[in-house]
Amino acid sequence: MRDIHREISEWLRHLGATVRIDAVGNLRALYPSGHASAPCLLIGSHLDTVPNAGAFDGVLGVVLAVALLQGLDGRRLPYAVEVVGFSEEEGVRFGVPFIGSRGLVGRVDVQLLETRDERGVSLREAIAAFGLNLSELADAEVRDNVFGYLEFHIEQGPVLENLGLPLAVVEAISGQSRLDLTFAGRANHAGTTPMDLRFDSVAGAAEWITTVEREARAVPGLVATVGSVETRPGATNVIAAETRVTLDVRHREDAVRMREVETLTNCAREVARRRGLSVNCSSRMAQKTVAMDPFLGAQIEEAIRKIGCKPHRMSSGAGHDAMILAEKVPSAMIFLRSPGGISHDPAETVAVEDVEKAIECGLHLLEQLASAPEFLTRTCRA
Ligand code: HGY
Ligand code: MN
Ligand code: MN
Repeated sequence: MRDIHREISEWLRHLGATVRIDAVGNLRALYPSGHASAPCLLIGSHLDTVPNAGAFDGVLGVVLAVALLQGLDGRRLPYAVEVVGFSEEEGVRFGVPFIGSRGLVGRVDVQLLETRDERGVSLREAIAAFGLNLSELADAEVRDNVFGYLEFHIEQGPVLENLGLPLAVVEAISGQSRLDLTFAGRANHAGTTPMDLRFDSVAGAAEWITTVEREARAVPGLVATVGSVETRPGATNVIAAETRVTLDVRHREDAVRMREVETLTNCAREVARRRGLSVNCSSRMAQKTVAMDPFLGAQIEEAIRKIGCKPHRMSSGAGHDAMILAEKVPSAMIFLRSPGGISHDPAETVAVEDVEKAIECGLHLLEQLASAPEFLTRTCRA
């Protein structure tokens, strides 16, 4: 994170922006307006990613923001632009996503700060170890003059490639629930314990995982993923005492998502009961579906038409910082086509000509917002 802060800060200072790292580790670069006390537009995305990731998820949105400032070629707008590189969106280290963007909407609370990583290090300790000062947390929050948040991001799916389109307007970001489930049985010797005398936590978790897949296939629009399975003690010749699995459930309708979380956790309890196991289900996060700002969406559509492309509207199955910023600021996203529809993997990529189109579209959008008086009078929702 230090290396990327250094690299991108250098680019931004060269373009006339002042750069700081806020108390939650977000990179914050202000490109001032030509007018004192002007409103401000945030443009950004996240700088963290997942293990063995691709090279575009998140960081492309920050680099595109830099490219837009470069495209202004030193010109000032009637509003300031703040480029934001969020420190932690994926939730890999602490199991809770959107830590950086929660800092901008005042939601870094004691519970979040006490969350611990695999080594028992709390978020509070990690922030201090990075050399940041939590007493400046209030300084990370968006100010009242921020009138919008714009995020460019790869689609991370197959839709735009199948439509043969480079860009899309995101209408809504689907809600998601993340849980940890720990199945507990009884450790025993793999060689001496007859099959009918076992309390095998792995076998119980495995039975439940197949049910997760069956249930998700049966409910239109539902996705449910067991991304991590860890056994303890984890030896070949020991029947595992404990099996800890993660569950990620998403659906555009919050009621369906919450009903399915209930169904799947009840099913885990039923499997455990039948097998003489215990199971502990703990929620890590439950994020509602969030609609993007209609006005900004219409402006993006107009900008996409101006570059000669057909605008497509779609919702996002992936979570994004825009769904957190939207609590305080009218927010919008522009998707870029994902060739091969792959993401969260080194095969993730973008087409250079689509990136060029995104920059062209973004520059039209900046001009449109500069001459849209009603937009400039909008400020943060309290
Ligand atoms: O998992 C997600 O929804 C995104 O990649 N943070
Ligand atoms: Mn991601
Ligand atoms: Mn992302």
